[in-house]
Amino acid sequence: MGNKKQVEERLTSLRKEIEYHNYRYYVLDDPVITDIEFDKLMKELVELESKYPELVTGSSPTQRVGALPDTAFTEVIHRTPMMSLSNTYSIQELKSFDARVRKAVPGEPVEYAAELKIDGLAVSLTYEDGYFIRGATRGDGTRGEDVTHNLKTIRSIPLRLIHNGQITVDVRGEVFMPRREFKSLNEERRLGGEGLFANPRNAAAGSLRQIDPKITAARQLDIFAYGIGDISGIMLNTQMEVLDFLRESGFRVNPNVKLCSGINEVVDFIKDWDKKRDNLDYDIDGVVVKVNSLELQRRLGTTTRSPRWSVAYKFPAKQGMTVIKDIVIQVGRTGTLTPVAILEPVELAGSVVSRASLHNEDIIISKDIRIGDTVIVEKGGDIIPDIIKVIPQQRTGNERKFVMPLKCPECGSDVVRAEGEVASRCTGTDCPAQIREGIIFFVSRNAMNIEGMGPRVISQLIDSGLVRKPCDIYFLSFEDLIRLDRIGEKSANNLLAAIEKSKTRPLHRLVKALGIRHVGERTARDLAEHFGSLIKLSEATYDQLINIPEVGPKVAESIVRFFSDSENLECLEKLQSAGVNMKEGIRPPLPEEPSPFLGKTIVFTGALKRRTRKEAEDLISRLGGKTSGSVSRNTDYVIAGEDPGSKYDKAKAFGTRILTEEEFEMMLKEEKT
Ligand code: 1X8
Repeated sequence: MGNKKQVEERLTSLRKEIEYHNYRYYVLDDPVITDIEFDKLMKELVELESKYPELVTGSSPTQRVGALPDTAFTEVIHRTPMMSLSNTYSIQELKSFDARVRKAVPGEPVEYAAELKIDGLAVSLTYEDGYFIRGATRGDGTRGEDVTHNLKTIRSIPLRLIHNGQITVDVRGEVFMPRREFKSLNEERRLGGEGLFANPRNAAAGSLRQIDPKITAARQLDIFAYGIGDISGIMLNTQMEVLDFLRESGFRVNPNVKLCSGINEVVDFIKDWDKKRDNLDYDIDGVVVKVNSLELQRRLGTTTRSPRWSVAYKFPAKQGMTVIKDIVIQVGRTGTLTPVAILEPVELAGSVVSRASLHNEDIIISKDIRIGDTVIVEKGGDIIPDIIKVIPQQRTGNERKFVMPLKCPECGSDVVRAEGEVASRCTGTDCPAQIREGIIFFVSRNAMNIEGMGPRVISQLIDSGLVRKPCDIYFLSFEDLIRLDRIGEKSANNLLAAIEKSKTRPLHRLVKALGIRHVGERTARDLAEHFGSLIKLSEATYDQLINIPEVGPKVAESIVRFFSDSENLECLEKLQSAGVNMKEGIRPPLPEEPSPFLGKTIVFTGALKRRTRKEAEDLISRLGGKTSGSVSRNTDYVIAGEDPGSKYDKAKAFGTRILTEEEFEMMLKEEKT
């Protein structure tokens, strides 16, 4: 290609094409070409630009991870100040805001846009004639820092506005680090002995402050655009139109927005998201409420610091600071010793937290957690809170290091830690803690589901010597039970009925209930299906087991070990003589018409709206399909619910067919189930 004009044309079209595919991939999550094809385009651009360096432009996709410009981190004065929002912490305060607004614009119907409040860093992105020329942090609202070099690495920031070629505008948005990325970054830092980030927001802030944009690029930051500073060249009337404009210009806009006709609808939105927020792949710390009409916004105006037309409703904090009073040991069903931090009680997200699992010895060492330390605790999606990190500045010198005990605190047996494992284990065979936890597991809802047999009753049964193994449950008499404290005739009868009912559970429930190490729900199903009876399973050899597709060496070995234990075999005999179902129940008849799921392997990811994961899996099973926990080349379909996880990305990489929940439901309907 010799002609300069031709070269320029090719460069322009290549850049356009590459940015379009960036947009499909990073903003829409819906690429239309493969990574290989994309790389080919990028390679062509890089080569052409290196031949014609004078034709390289600042907005070329090759410049996303570029050199550090002279302007990096210099002061930027925002053309329109970046206001902060006033915060509210209760519905009552929110209603006062609504009352103030309506009083200020009497007679006007007031609609609100309710949006999620992203817990990240506010930035302003300046576009001139459609080109991204500068990006800055919020700073004090008037002056921020120039971080253009780092913002350009965020692929969901368009270097050039789509469809809106000539516009000059300041786009406001929140830069954040997805939770998944935060977890893997912290894990990497932990392994590398580097300090941990307390939360995704701090990690995002740390990443934007990097001098080397290559480091920022590796951090996978993302952005949600939610507003504009000033704009010239287009007329907009409402906040909802602002969001549409941003979306059409090529920005990622959070889809979880609601136009509310009054404050009560805003309250519904808040309540809904307070419940659902743990399922998102990014942190939110509240809901932003804005008067929808830009005309009314102008009439309401601003105070010196914040707009009168908007307010942030903040969810109760999930993180807090507290002190570790002690570290105790909990012995689990399989003998694992779990260190647990006893905390100075602290209120998080509306409940008082006084314990946190420390998981294992390695985590305590790598986070350098000591008794007496001041720490940051967080209540995440799970009920059990997590210690995020220590604040070493708060140390007095009186903190004590934790040592894993050499003897089990429950039974005095030796504690061992196997080579290559993180868990320390009690070697006792008669450890009361293991027995108790094993029985709690056996009767639990997803195992044999014996209603009314809670931890208190189980402790009583063990203490009185009536139960030592799960099978003993099936030999309890009315007289045995009513002799226990706080168990009357009625509860004794109810318990006996529940025990009786549990005898008819399907085989896979029993296999799971036995609590064989490494045999979870899915493996239990595979084993039950493969062997059809517990006796056959108990007689299986290592070689037979390893030949089952889903069973690996660790699982096979664990099963063989379980069934070579004479006490376990005795227990099986007892279960059998008690009449507990040990056979795969009558197989549901296969559907008459060929089911679209017959013989197919299906993987679920993300939250389903219409059914629980378990119900969906049972359904697939009834339709002759199989479900699996991870995506492989053998996966036929991945069904993606809300906020799908890494399985989704993997499916994309493999080119596996991905179905939305709606498509999945359609296939089921066609199936007439
Ligand atoms: C801050 C934030 C806003 C929005 C979302 N997340 C934030 N952190 C939004 O409007 N959707 S607005 C805002 C501000 O004005 N300070």
